[in-house]
Amino acid sequence: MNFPDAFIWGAAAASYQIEGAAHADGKGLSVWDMMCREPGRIWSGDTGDTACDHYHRYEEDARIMGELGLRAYRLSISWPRVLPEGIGKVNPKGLAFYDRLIDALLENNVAPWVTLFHWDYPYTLYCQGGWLNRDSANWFAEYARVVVDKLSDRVSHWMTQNEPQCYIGHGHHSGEHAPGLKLGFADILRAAHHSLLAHGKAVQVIRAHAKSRPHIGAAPVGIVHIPYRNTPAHIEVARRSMFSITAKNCWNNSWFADPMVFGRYPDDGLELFQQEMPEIRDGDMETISQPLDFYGANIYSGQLVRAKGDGTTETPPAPVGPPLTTMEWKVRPEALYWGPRFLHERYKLPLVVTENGMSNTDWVHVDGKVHDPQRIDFLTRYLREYHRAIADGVEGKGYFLWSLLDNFEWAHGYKRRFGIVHVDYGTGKRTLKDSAYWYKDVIAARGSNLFEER
Ligand code: IFM
Repeated sequence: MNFPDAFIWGAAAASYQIEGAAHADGKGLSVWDMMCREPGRIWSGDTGDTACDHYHRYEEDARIMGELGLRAYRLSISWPRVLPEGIGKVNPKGLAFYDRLIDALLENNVAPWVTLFHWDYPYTLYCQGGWLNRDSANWFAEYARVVVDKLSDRVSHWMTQNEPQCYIGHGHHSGEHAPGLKLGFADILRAAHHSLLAHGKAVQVIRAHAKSRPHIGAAPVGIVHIPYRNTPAHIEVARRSMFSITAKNCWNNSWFADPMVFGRYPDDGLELFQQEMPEIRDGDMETISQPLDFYGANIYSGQLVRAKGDGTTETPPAPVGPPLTTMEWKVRPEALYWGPRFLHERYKLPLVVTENGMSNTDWVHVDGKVHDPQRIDFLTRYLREYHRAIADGVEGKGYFLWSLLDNFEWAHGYKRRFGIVHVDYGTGKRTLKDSAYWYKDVIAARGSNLFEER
């Protein structure tokens, strides 16, 4: 059993989480630079100031990717590195970094998949209202144009934004992520609407100005609902509940994805949120729903649901002592079957798993290696399920392991390690973990070794 020949085996990371060089070469401040300065916000007072120093070590990192045989690397661009004030004057040194990085990837036969926004929002624009300001959509389009003009001769895969559910939800509602706001729900919906407009405008910019044929998607996140048993009744309630909106928060799949794909907000959300709905101007939904080439799905875990006798949904009681990652996320391999399947059925777009992986307590062992058997087991189980989804008809085009390197895990600082490459944050030394060698073999075998007895 193999994955398809053209399947994209990749790994992912994001600018603020790995680059460091937070104040180098004319970079402007992001909301994360500011949040990390606030005492008590980030575990142990960690910051992204140096992170993995990828800004200076990108050549080594690109070589590692080449050695692993990665076909693609999902990176994000730091908006304030390119435009220190978010709009206006371009920072040539910032743009030159991405230019060099793209070249280094291509020299190692790794295709760059670029995400325009993975949460490091320019602080100057935040001071002008950030996502609450409707102009944010135009600011984002201006930024997209600068990046596309510079990189699209060599980049053909684009994602507009990563996980709006998080940067709006955690960033503006619960306040645990930058910019650390705890706004009312009407403001949340306004910010979300502007972020959707920004997505649509960026797609327009990429289509209009890309120098090579673009493939465009976005990378939202959401909770995958897993049927308790493989019966039509349980499957149906899982499918329905995965896309239904039942609470005033951002943790759903459809509030963000339905507008992007169908050009309308889902009815149940409209009903639940009617008191808080933002202004929607003529043409907004058309702007938001630009044609997309793929649906990027970030999937780590899932939630079991089952049908009650009356056809409604309930969450079965949690088992005692479930397998957990160090993020305390439940290990649910079937999420990589049901997530792709339900998302593909609903949105009918080719699907790419744009993030999947696990955090662990990895360190360099006395033999100088990093042994991470849990991660290998986790990935084996998840990839088998993804393969099953593809065998059952899901157009699964690729898989990006989160993450290439251990990195800055937002409010958790460096406490959580997601990489297949260990990073010593004191020296910057990279050590390939057992999972990196394992992934190299999986890629070379096109996944066939995932099914061998272990
Ligand atoms: O590290 C994050 C990433 O930035 C967004 N998706 C989830 C990952 C793990 O928490």
